[in-house]
Amino acid sequence: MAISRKDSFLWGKAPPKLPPAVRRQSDTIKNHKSELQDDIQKLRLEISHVTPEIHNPELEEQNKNVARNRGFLHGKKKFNMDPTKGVRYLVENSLLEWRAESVAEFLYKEEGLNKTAIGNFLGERKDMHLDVLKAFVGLHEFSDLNLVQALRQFLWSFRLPGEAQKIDRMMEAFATRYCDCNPGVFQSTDTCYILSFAVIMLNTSLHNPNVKDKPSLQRFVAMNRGINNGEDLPTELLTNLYSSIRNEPFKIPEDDGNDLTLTFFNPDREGWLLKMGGRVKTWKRRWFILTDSCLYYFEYTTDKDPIGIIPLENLCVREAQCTSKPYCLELYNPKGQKIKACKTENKGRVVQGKHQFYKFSAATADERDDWMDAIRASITKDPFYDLVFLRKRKVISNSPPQD
Ligand code: 4IP
Repeated sequence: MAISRKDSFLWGKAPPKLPPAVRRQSDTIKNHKSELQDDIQKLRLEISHVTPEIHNPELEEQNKNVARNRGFLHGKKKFNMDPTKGVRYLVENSLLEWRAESVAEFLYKEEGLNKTAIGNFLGERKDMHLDVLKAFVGLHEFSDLNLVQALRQFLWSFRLPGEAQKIDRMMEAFATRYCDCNPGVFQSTDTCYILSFAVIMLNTSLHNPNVKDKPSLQRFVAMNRGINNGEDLPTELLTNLYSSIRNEPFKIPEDDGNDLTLTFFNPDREGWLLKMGGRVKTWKRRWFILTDSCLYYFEYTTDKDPIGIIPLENLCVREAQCTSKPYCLELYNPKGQKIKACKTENKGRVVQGKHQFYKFSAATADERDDWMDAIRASITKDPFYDLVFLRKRKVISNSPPQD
């Protein structure tokens, strides 16, 4: 029976000598083992530096900050696409406090926010939005600035939405803040409000090449007679405002690349719609451009000359039903008369349109609604006229009785 090395040791005998080949193999294995042990030791040493860091609160904090910044960035992107959803996301993820002051500060100071989105958020009618607007305007410092300087600052911080009621609220908030910062300049916030609109309109008239009749200083002064609660504002003040605007137009945020330096309230729109013919009721896909209270339609987006032009003056728009097409809207004359429009015939001759009404079909319900809003905004050519007119009447009627 063969005696194992263990047995021979137990029995106090010297182990038998191994053959040289087996010994060499055994030595190689031993060397390999010791190399592996060295490697393990080295790795242990390396890990010993890292392991405490894994539980390092500073590092944990750093990681949290990275995640937070990522969430914040995501929230900002969301905001730029849909401001209400963006703010909700930030609030739900504890990245923004749902307090008017905090939200206002976010809108005022945060970089990379789309200014149209800021304007839309501030223009909402809900209570919280009204509070945010108030807080936002409160972050502007207008002390010792003249009205044009203050307006430059204010109108640069967001883009005014196209809707008259929203603009009314924003300009009201602006006028209140300006008067708080500069007591004694105007007799009432209404005066400041009216003059702000006068200055904005002056800007458009002086710098929009489409406006041929440029108002002179005298006309600007005359337009603003009696607006200081029945009294005239100092001519020097009006002269300064006039020169400031004439020398440098307002700089308006241009988020969508449109040239908005020439017009403030730009509800214009363009896109494909199906249009029903006048006498022959066929549907044609046309590219529509809404600008300067006119609806132009083209065969291709790149065409320079429109097939037809529909001036929107005196027209109304409404949703319409149609058996063959979805999402219809309709332009009609509330007096029931034929719509005044012109179109180019095949041979290039310009003739009058034959439409009693214009019916269009949009691709989606949202598009139909957006077209209706844009057309409405465009039809009420100067929606601000009414707003300003009412206040003017109010302040002028406050004038002390004349002897
Ligand atoms: C035409 O139908 C087109 O629909 C015209 O649209 C339309 O002119 C014509 O209306 C209508 O008869 P057919 O092409 O089938 O003949 P478009 O000019 O966009 O091509 P409107 O006035 O809508 O431009 P009437 O009213 O000319 O018949």
